[in-house]
Amino acid sequence: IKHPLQNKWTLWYYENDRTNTWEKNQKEIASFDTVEDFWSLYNHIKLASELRQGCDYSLFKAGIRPMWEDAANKRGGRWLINLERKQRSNDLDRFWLDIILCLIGEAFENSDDVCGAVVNIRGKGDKIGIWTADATNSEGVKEIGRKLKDRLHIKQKDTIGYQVHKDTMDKSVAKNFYTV
Ligand code: M7G
Repeated sequence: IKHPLQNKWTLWYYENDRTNTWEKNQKEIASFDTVEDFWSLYNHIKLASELRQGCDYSLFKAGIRPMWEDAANKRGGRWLINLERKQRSNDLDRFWLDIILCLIGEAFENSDDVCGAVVNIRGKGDKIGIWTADATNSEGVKEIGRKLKDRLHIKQKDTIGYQVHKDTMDKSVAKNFYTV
């Protein structure tokens, strides 16, 4: 018998195809709800650092689309980790795996608030976002941010910011709603 996860998760892949809309370029790859099925999927796909520029992976609870518009995301926001170019070879794959393990292992006290996580592979610098459902739940959001920094061994002085999706929608660089 396999080891069940508390939630079922879906992995999505985004490839930048200009003949299609952004939403159509989001493709569901697979869903899993056991530890064993997660590792067989993970071991079978490319590392984030091996994807082409412009691609994303997203891991969301099954039933939530990796989009601001989804009912589960529309009142939420994301903790954003901006990586420097040189971190693609050191930190990117480790951060992404550690974040996946935090998600599927329900590592946060406020794990119910977590919707999913996204990694963007970009020439200007890769990004990882952890999406939560309710930007106004300040204690829950901050607990997730602090735990994230701790689990990724991000230095105390290197702050990370939480941005509300509604602000990101209006301008690509949104102000920080919280920082930890
Ligand atoms: P990005 O891929 O998050 O970051 O957003 P980037 O600027 O570093 O590439 C790029 C563009 O993708 C946005 O300006 C939107 O046009 C589109 N986009 C991104 N997201 C996360 C969404 C979304 O959730 N919904 C919709 N409709 N478009 C999005």
